[in-house]
Amino acid sequence: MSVKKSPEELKNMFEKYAAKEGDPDQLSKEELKLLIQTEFPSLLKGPSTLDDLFQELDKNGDGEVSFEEFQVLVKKISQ
Ligand SMILES: [Ca+2]
Ligand SMILES: [Ca+2]
Repeated sequence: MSVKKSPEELKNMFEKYAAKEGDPDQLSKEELKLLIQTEFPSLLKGPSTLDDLFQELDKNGDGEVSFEEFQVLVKKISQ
């Protein structure tokens, strides 16, 4: 799986989706779902579901994904 994005593009993408509802600096589960379904649908074709992915990304367990937590997804995408 290889989806190349520049750090700039990823930051813009995060901000675009994070601003949709609630905290504009955090991705809710719904926002993460939209982002992945729209930008990286191939991520959901593997064994991991959106729930798994969200839990993996939300390291501090506050129910939202910060830009810092989002970096885990970035690493996945760029592998
Ligand atoms: Ca948000
Ligand atoms: Ca979090």
